[in-house]
Amino acid sequence: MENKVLVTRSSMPPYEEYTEMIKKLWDSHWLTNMGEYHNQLEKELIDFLKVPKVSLMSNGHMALEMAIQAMNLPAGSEVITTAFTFVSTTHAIVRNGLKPVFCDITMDDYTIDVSKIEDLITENTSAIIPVHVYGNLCNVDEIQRIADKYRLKVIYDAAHAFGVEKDGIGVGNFGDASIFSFHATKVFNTIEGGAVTFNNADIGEKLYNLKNFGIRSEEIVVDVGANAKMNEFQAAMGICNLRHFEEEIEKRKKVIECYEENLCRNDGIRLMERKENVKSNFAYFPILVEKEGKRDYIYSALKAENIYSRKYFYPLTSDQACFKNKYKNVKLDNARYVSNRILVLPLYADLKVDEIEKICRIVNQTIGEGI
Ligand code: T4K
Repeated sequence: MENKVLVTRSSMPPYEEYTEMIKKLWDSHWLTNMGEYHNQLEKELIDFLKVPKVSLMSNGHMALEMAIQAMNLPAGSEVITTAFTFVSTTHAIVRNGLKPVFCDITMDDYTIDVSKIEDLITENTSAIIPVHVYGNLCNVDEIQRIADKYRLKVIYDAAHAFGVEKDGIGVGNFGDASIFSFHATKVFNTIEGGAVTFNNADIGEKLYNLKNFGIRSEEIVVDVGANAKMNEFQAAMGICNLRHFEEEIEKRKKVIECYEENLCRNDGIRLMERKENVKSNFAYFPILVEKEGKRDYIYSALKAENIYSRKYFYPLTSDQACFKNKYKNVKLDNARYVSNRILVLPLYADLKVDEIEKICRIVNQTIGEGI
C-alpha cells in the first residue's frame, strides 16, 4: 500500500456544489454572525435530527461549554460523567467551574454504567453529562429516571451520534440538551462546527446570547459569553454535506460489514454489537483486543504498513496530567480495561475493499502471534 491509510478521511461534497454555494458570499459580503446559510442549516437540522430546536456553534467543544453554561449550574458543583471520552468532555466541565465525578462504563457499549450513578450522587451534584461514545446510545431512560429523582440536569455529549435514532426518536431529544460535533473527522462535518439541540425556549435565547459574547442588542450585554458562532463557509459546507449524508452512511455501513466478514471471530477480539431499535451512524469501528499489550502490538504492526489506527480513548481523561488526582477517586475498572485494549480501525466512506482486507489480515495475523 503506497499511500497512508488514516483512521478517517473527511467527507467532502462535489467541489462545484460547494463553490456554487459560497459564490453568493462574494455578493453579500455577509460572512458570519448568524447569516443566511447559518439560519438555513439550523432549519434543515431541526428536520433532519427530528428535534425541536438547534443552535449552531463554531465547534463541538464550544457547543458543550455553552450548553453547560446555559444550565446555570451552581458554581463548584459536581457533574457525573465518564472518563472514557475525548478530553473535550472533561475540559468543558472544568472550564465551567464545575467538578467532574467520573463514573465507570459498561462493557457492553462503553457508555456510562447507570447502575453506578446513584452511588456517586451527593448534595453537591447538579448534573449528569453522559457520552454516546462511538455513537452508542446511553441508557437514556434510566438516566432520565435518576435525573428526575434527584432533580439533576442532563446534557448529552452526542459528539459522535449525529443521525442516531432510538425507536425513530432523534438522539438529540434526550435530556435537557445534547451537543454534536461537526468536526472534519465526524460522519457529518461543517469543517469545524457543532450544535446544541434542546427543547426549552429559554435555553435557546441563552445560547443565542452566549455564543455571541452575551450580546442581546447593540448596547446591551446580558451574559458573560464567548465567541462560538458558526460562520457562513462552515454552514455552506454543512448544507452540502447534509445532502449526501445518507449515501455516506450507506457506504460506511458496507465498510463495517466488510470488516466484520474478514476479521476472525475469536476470543482475542471483541466487536461492538448493533442494537435493533437503534439506527446507527457507523461513526467508528473500535475493536477490543482482550490480551493485555496486544492492542499496542497491532497498532504498531498496522503502522509499519502505513495504516494508522487510533487508541480512542487512551489514556482515560481522568489520567491526563491536567486532571490526575484532582477529583474524587472512583474505581473505573471497566473504563480502564477498555481504554487499555481499545483500537479504532480506519473507517470512511471510500475506504477500499482491498485496504480493509489488508487491515484484517494484519489484525488476524497479529492476534495469533505471541508477544
Ligand atoms: N466530545 C467528544 C466525545 C469528542 O470526541 C469530541 C471531538 C468533542 C466532544 C469536541 O468536538 P470538536 O470541538 O472537535 O468539534 C479528533 C477530532 O479533532 C475531534 O473532533 C474528535 N472529537 C476526536 C475524537 O478526534 P484528533 O486529534 O484525533 O484528530 P487528528 O487531527 O489526529 O485527525 C484524525 C484523522 O482524521 C487524521 O489522521 C486524518 C483525518 N482528518 C483530519 C483532519 C483534521 C481528515 O481527513 N481531515 C481533516 O481535516 O482529534
